[in-house]
Amino acid sequence: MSGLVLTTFDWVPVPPRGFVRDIRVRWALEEAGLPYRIETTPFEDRKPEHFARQPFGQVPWLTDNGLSIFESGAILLHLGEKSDKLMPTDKRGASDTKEWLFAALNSLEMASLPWSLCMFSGQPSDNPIFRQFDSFLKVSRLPHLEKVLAKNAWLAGPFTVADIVMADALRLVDRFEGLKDFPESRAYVARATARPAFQKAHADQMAHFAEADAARA
Ligand SMILES: N[C@@H](CCC(=O)N[C@@H](CS)C(=O)NCC(=O)O)C(=O)O
Repeated sequence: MSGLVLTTFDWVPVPPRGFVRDIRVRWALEEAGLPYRIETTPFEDRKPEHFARQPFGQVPWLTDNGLSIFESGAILLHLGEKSDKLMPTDKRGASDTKEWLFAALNSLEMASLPWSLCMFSGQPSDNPIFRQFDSFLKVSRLPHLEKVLAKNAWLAGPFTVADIVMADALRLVDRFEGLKDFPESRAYVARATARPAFQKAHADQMAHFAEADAARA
């Protein structure tokens, strides 16, 4: 298959819409101005062909002229190497982008995702496991990120793929009011999501699933 093809689910229930991880890839592609098209894989009946592309039966994956890549972080690094709008070409800038991309995934999101899942499933605030996740995120991670974001509009200097991952992870926390005591993080999410590329990516994902509803009706 020639060109860039991004695969996402054919449909998802309403709650995750706007947050399905293909948005990170759409966002990057829009920032870079790279042409791409969308293909779909069934959400409800995941076939071996799906697991052959994404071993956990998740989305997204990207195909670039026959090269198939899963994991949003790996896909963004691949795209970063294609466009200096996503990752600087100098050694320092590329290295800063990579370290912040991994920090977003492996230091911030590893704390934010369990917290968000607890919020999503309505865990009571006195649940001891929730309290542990709450402290992990709000004591061990966000206060430190606040200091970085107070000094820098974007993590690696210019806007990069690291900001796509970090802002997307924080956006989910913000959805559950988790950033109310973290003004720098909240302002960063607002700054990132005001970018035309995010707006387009978000609108396109919402339209994709709305069309899927219409097709199922
Ligand atoms: N680490 C993976 C996670 C992908 C992921 O969580 N995908 C979600 C969509 S937002 C999914 O496929 N969920 C369905 C499932 O886990 O069964 C990545 O970043 O690409």
